[in-house]
Amino acid sequence: MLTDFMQMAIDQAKLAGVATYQNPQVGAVLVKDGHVLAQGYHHYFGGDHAEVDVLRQVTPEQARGATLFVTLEPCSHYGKTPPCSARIVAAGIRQVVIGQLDPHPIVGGKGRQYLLNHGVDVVTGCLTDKVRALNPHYNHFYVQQRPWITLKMAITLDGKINTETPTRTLVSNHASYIDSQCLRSQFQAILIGERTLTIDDPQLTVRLTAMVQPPVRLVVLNTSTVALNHRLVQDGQAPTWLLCRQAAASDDQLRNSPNVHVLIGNWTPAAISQLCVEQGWQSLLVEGGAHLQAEFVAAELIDEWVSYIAPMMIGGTGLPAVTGAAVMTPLTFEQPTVTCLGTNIRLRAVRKEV
Ligand code: AOF
Ligand code: ZN
Repeated sequence: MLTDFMQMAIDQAKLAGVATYQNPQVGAVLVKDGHVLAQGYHHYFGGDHAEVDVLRQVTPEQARGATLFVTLEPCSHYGKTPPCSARIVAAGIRQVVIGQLDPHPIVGGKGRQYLLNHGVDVVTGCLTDKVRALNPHYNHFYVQQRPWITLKMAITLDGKINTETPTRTLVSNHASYIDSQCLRSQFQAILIGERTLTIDDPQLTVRLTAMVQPPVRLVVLNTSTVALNHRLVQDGQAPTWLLCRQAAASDDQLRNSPNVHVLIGNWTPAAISQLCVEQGWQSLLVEGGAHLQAEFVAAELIDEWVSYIAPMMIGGTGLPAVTGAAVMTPLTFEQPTVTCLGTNIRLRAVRKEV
């Protein structure tokens, strides 16, 4: 069955985890006379593509006349590696079964066309929903031309993130911490606001796994002065972009710190999203605080919601998770998943398509 082999290719693709970074996770399976000759995948950013990974496991004789199952349309360009479609034709592959076409404009149907022009039998679309789910951020970025935006918060049962005191209150448990580290690792940019920076002094790093390309850290500030003594401008652990509303004397000093960028502008959610497009950051995790979350809700720039809910209550004067700007018509979410993390609950849902 075509779907069985495509499922194997999907399973292969997943083996790479986040190592493919801005490239998609891609898997491939080579089949001849109903037998699997080789399975492979794109291991890491800049490495061989999945098609090349399978073809190098077989002899030229084995490859000739075989069928290649690949989750993503084979590429047609010279990037960090040569085009896979030409390699497939040169290997004498008879048929290619493609899970989904590549939404990246550099390929966008050209790989499939190249194969057809060279007499390869091409089947397009196989387990497409499952294949697309391998790379939700990548697909969203190139189809919608903006990053996938997730709002994340750790809240109490009554929707608070802190007591009145201007110090950090630990709301969620260790299991939530580990889960949120894993969530972070799947994003290319993380965003916080000024109050979160000053109250929490967060590092915004992924500490549970070593990452070759850690998410960039973005902070929206009034001026860069408040950032001076904070960990994310001092630790050099990942690039830090200070998105300031006004210029200040501290800007030049901070620009001299390794890995720190200072940009002055009117940093609305739309402007931040556009910065992500320009920098090629396909996904943005908004970690707070309350005003920043509200701005993204009001701008309707939100694709997913993740709450870690702790069995605590703070009451009326506690800080709410979202406050400030609002929409007239509520935004709705679908496909909820509820996960118990010890005494905490993770609620995750995606924005309902309008
Ligand atoms: C991958 N792995 O298995 C396939 C990809 O810079 P390059 O040369 O690695 O090219 C990256 C692009 O190639 C990527 O954005 C996607 O459009 C296409 N196909 N990429 O990284 C693969 N098949
Ligand atoms: Zn390729």
